[in-house]
Order: sequence, then C-alpha cells, then structure tokens
Amino acid sequence: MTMTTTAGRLDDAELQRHFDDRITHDQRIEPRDWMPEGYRRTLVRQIAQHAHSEIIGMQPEGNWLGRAPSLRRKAILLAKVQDEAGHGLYLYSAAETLGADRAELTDKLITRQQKYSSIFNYPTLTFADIGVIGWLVDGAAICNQVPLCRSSFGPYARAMVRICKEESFHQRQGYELLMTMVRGTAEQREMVQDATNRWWWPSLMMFGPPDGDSPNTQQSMAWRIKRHTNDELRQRFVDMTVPQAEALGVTLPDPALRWNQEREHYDFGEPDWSELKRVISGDGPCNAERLARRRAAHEEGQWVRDAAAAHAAKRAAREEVMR
Ligand code: BYC
Repeated sequence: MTMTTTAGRLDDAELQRHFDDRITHDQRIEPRDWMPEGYRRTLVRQIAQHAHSEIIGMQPEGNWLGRAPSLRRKAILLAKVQDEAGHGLYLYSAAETLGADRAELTDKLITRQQKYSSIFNYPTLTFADIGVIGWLVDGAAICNQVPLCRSSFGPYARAMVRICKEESFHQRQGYELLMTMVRGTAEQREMVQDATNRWWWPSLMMFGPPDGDSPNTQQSMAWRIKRHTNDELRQRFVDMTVPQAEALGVTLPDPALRWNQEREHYDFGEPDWSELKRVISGDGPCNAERLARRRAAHEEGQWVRDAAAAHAAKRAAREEVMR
C-alpha cells in the first residue's frame, strides 16, 4: 500500500517506520493516520468488547432498579446505569472511527462472535451486590481503565477520560452504600460479607488471564494500547482494595492474602482460571440470560431503527426535490 502525502508517496516500510516512531515518542495515532492492519484489528476487538461490556453491564444492576430500597438509592442507581449506556455509545463511536460498523458489532455480540466481560455473567442476588459491584467491579474497572486514558489511539484514550470520571463516581456510590450497610444491622453486615465473598474472585478475573496465558498482551503493550500487563493491574487492584476491606470490616475470601514486606505488595491466591475460561466461552451462570435479553432488546428496537431510516430517506428525497 502507498499513501500520498504533501511530501509525496510513501511506501509501506516508510509508513510503518513513521507509525513506529510516533508510538515510541508517545504521540497519538488518529483515525486518518496510517496504521498496521493488526493494530486496527486489535483496537476494534478491544474497544468493541469494552462497549459490549458496558451495554451488557446494565443488566445485572438494572435488575434492582425497581426494587431499590429508597428513592435516593434508586436515583443513584438509575444515573449509574444510564452512564453505562453512555459509555457504550462513546466506545462504539470510537470503534467506528476505525471503520467498524456499529450494527455489525452488535450483530457480532448477539451471535457470540465477540466477547464481553466475564464479570457480567454473575447474578445480583441482594441489594448488597449493588454496593459490591460499585466497590469491586468499578474499582477494578478504574484500575484497568485509568492507564487506557494514555492509550496510543486518540479516540479511545479521549473516551476513557470521561468514562473514568464517571467510573469514579460509581465506585464511590458503591463504597458509600456498603459503609451505610455495615453500620446497620447484623443482617445487613452479613449481606455485605456474602456479596463480597461471591464477587471477589470474579473481580480479579476481570483483568484477564495471567500474563503467561495472555496471547494479546505483549503486542498490545508494544503498540501502547495497553500500558500494563493483566497481572500488574490485578496486583494494583489487590493492593488498593485490601485497606478498603479493612475499613469496611469485611473479610476478603482468600486465606493466602497477606502483606509481603519484601515485595511491598500483598500476596494473594490464584483465581480459578478454569472458571474464567468457562465463563468466557459462554458457560457462566448468566451468559444465556444476558445474551437472550440483549437479543430481545435489539429486536424490540427494530421499529425505531426502521422509523429513523424511513425519516432520513424522506428527508433526503425532499431535499432532492428542492434542489
Ligand atoms: N472477560 O490476551 P488477553 C466495566 C479475553 S466494563 C471476557 O489478556 P487482552 C464496567 C480476551 O478478550 C469491563 N473476556 O486479552 C461496565 C481475549 O479474547 P479474544 C470491560 C476476557 O485484550 C459497566 C482472551 O480472553 N473492560 O468495567 O490483551 C459497569 C485472552 O486475553 C476477559 C474492558 O473491556 C474477561 N475478563 O486483555 C461496571 C477494558 N479477559 O479477544 C463496570 C478494556 C480476557 O482474543 N479491555 N478476555 O478472543 C482490556 O483492558 C483488555 O481487553 C483485557 C483483556 C484486560 C480485558
């Protein structure tokens, strides 16, 4: 492939050199810049998965919107779920700047050709789950996503800045809800502990497989799409979360968890990686339910898409007549 610039025609090797140089100097790659096909594919894969996760992520929390214990809690939860819809939309837009088509991405999600985060395949059994999702799931999301604000692809990095600001409100609302519950009755404290027990390991799995089993990390780090490996971010999350658990007075369900003076990090146990594989491959507790719901919502929205297309066609025809 060649590309014509003001300086003349550049061949593939020169384009690649120019791209590598920009990555090395931490300059952003923008949609109209030349980029290797693998870089584009990797970004579409990661951004689409991320967008799908935000959209599917509305379901476990949406489950509690009609049963929130007070108007205040309902308003907070509603705002959070709406933010997630917004995050999905920014991210689909970022994927579109790479030439992806949003309708196709949705189709790939509902036909299981693309993934979404494993974490959203677990059920939300009590209202304490809403607090624990904010604390642990959004806490993990922040750890993972703050470095993505420095990702090498401009539209993705810029979308992440706004998303991270909202994620930090999500994390705070979860922690505040849990603080309120642990100051309540013994039964409420038990609910918080039970939810923590169920969400801890799936939250650690959000960061992906261990580095040795992560086929994409090395190349994504070289392209500066990812800034840290899965294990580095998982460690950062554990270090950040243990003192928060202590402040809440809950126990994290890992007997191996202890401060390692030499490493100056917490040691922790090994998540059940076979469970992550199962959940990613479609066999988690709620995979079928989540996808069926998404598929139904997509089908129910068909008339809106048809109406918008008909309106656009009418307008175009009217403009044609006026010309
Ligand atoms: N779940 O080589 P690896 C949120 C897949 S939204 C499912 O390490 P990579 C929130 C991986 O895709 C949360 N799949 O991959 C929303 C790959 O498969 P493919 C989502 C997983 O991309 C609402 C294969 O396993 N966050 O926080 O280098 C409410 C090998 O993995 C998972 C993002 O999407 C998993 N947990 O690293 C509240 C952040 N882990 O694609 C909260 C952006 C791995 O080769 N994404 N896989 O078929 C990332 O940072 C990276 O894509 C990952 C994986 C760290 C997730």
